[in-house]
Amino acid sequence: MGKPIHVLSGPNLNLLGTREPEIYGRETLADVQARCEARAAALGHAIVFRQSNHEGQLIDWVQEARTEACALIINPAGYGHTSVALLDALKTLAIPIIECHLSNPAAREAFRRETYVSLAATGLVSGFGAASYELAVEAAAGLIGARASA
Ligand code: CA2
Repeated sequence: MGKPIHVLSGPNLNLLGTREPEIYGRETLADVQARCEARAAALGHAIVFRQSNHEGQLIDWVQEARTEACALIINPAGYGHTSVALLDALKTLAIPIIECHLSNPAAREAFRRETYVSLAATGLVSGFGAASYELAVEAAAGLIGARASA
């Protein structure tokens, strides 16, 4: 097995499943992790799954992905809409970056319609609840496979 796919989740997602189920669903982040691990294993990949409420920690993990990951999936949560520093870190990666959201931010408040992360992302999956993460794993695996056979 090659390098793992790194999956990062940003602030407040540790509370997933405890509030606003009409927007974010009832599954917990542990449920989302289990979905990602199962889907990745079926596709022959390992997962490193992490969450932090701290911008600097997320940036450290993005930097780690430069050498330790074959692809990065990131749900930046609120930092997607605010963090130029996170964008700067993402722009240093040479691996595929999949931006992932549970909800569809483009259909919500105006301040959610743009994310800095999109400027560095290879692609975006949003609006499918916990399944967005699984779809992002599939997309990442597809991009890695395409690179390997190029
Ligand atoms: O839809 C997404 O995945 C978001 O990244 C979630 C962020 C929001 O700021 C983005 O605009 C879209 C919010 C994460 C809040 O985390 C939760 C905490 C408790 C219960 C549910 C979600």
